[in-house]
Amino acid sequence: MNLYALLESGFPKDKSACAIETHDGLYYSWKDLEAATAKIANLLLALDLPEGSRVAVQVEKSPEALFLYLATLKSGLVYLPLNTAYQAAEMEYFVGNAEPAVVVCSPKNQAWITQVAKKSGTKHVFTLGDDRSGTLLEKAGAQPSKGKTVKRSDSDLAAILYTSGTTGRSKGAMLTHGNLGSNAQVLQKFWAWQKSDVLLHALPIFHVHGLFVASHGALLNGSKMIWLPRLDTKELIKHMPRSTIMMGVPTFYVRLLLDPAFTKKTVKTMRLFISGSAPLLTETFNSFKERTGHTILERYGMSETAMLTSNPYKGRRIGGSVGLPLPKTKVRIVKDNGKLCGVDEIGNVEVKGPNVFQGYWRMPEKTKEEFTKDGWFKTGDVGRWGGTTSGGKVPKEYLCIVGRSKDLIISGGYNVYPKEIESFIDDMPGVDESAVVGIPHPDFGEAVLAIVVPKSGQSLNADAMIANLKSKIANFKVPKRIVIVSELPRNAMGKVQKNILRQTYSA
Ligand code: MCA
Ligand code: AMP
Repeated sequence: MNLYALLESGFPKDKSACAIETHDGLYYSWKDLEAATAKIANLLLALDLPEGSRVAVQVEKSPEALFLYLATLKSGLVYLPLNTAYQAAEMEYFVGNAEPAVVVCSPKNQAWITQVAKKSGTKHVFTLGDDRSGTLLEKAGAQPSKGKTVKRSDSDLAAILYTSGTTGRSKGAMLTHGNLGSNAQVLQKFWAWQKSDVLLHALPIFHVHGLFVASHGALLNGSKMIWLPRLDTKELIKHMPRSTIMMGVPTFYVRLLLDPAFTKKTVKTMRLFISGSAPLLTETFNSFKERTGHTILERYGMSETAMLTSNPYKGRRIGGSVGLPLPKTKVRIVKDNGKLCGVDEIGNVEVKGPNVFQGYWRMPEKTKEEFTKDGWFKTGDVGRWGGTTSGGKVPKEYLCIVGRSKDLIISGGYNVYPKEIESFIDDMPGVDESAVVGIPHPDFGEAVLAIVVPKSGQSLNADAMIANLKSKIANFKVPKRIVIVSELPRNAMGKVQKNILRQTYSA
C-alpha cells in the first residue's frame, strides 16, 4: 500500500481541524495539508518521470517541506532527504550517486546546487524557502488541489536515506512503503497514540527521527503538530503547555534541564517524552524524572531499520536500557563466533523484521556484507540482554546498548564517521596523519576531536585547520578541537590505538 494512503487513512474526518501550527502563528488545516500535497504531487506527476525516480531535497524545515515529502509519496516517487548542513563536496557525492530526476533546494543555494544537479544529469531543479518562497510552490500553485495517489505495493521503494560509511563513502539505505508503514503502525499502538495528542515537533526533517518516527506518528493518528524550525528551549517551554508528546535526541533533554524556567508546570499537559538517536545518560533520565515527575521513554533504531526496540508505554521504563523488541521485530545478540549470547553477555546486535531496509542503493556487495547468511541485519551496535545499569538490575527481556563495533561518533544525534574527517585532514598541506575520536561532551553527548601529526619539519595551526574544514564539510562534523602531536600511539600491529587517545583526551 502507498504509505501516503496509509497515513491519510488516519487523518481526522473534520478537515477544518488544525494539522500544523507553526512557531510564528500560522495554522494549516488538514484540508490545507491535503490540498498542498495534491498540488505538489500533481506537479511532480506532470513531469512524467519513470517509475523509481528520486526526488532529492535539501531545504530548511517548513510545513511545505513536509508537504513535498508527502507529495513525493503520493506521486509514487522516491524521497531523498539531505541534511541542510551539507556543503558542495558532500552534495556532489549524494546527487552524483543517487542521480535524482528532481532536486529541490533552498533559494539561497540555487546557483551552486543547479551546477551540482546538472553534472549528474538532473533535469528539474526547484527551490523552496522556509517562507513559502521559491519556484516549487509557484509552479504547484497552478495545479489542481485534488488528485490520485499512485498505487504502490509494500515492496516498492519510498525513500533513500544516506548514512555515512565506515570505510568508504555514504551508503543510501533503501526503505520501502511497507518498511515505513509497518513501523508507523507498530509505534502508534506501542506508544498508545491518543486522539487528543498534540506533538511538539522541533527535530530536523531530513532523518528518520523527525521525518518518520515523529511526523508519521502524528499524521497516522490525525494529531496536530506544533512545528518549530529547530531546537530552541525557550520555544519548547512556551509551546509545551499545549502539547502532549515530544520526541527528541538526548541534547533536547540536557538543554531543557539547564533552563530554570522548565518546571513541573511546563509539563502539566504532557503525556509522553521520547528520546532516541543516541544514548541517553542515566543522569539525564534521573534528573528529568526528579524535575518533572516524567519518566523519559528511550527507544533505539537506525536509518536502515527505523525503530527496533522501545521501553514500554505502560510498564517499567529503565534508564540505560533501550527497552523491548517492538512487535514484529526480532532482535538477537550474537558472539563473534556466531553463538547466541545469554543474559548479561555482551555481543553484536542483529535484527530482522518488516521494518528492515532492502539494501544499500547500488551497493550489492556492501548490502551482502551487512546481512548474515540467514537474513539478519548486522546493526554494528554492541549490546546485552538484562544485566545492571546505574539505575539497578535490568530484566532479561530488555536490551542495553553498551557500545558500537562500527567506528562511529554520534554528536547531538548526528552521525560522524571518523574515517571521512581523517581523509579531509590528511589531505591538508603539512599533515602527515590524523586520528579522529569521539570524547564525552556535556551538550552533544559526544564531541569530535582530531589528533594530528605534522609532516617532519612542518608546523600546523589548529584554528586555521578548523576554519578550513568548516568551509568544506557539514559543520556538525568539524572537530570541536584539533590537538597537534608528534606521533600517534600504535599497537604491535601498527594500528592506531584510538582507545588510548579517547582515554587521554576525555577529560
Ligand atoms: C550543531 N552543531 C553541532 C551539532 N549541531 N555540533 C556537533 N553536533 C551536533 N549535532 C554545531 C554547529 O556546527 C555550530 O557550530 C554550533 O554547534 C551551534 O549550531 P546550532 O545550529 O545553533 O546548533 P543547534 O541548533 O543548537 O543544534 C543542536 C541540535 C541539532 C539540536 C542537537 O544538532 C539537532 O537537532 N540534532 C538532532 C539530530 C537528529 O535528528 N538526529 C536523528 C538521526 P559553530 O558555532 O562552530 O558553527 S535519525 C537516527 O539517528 C536514528 C534512526 C534514530 O534512532 O533516531
Ligand atoms: P543512524 O545511522 O543515523 O540511523 O544512527 C543509528 C545509530 O544510532 C544506531 O546504530 C545506534 O548506534 C544509535 N542509536 C540510536 N538510538 C540509540 C539509543 N537510544 N541508544 C544508543 N544508541 C542509539
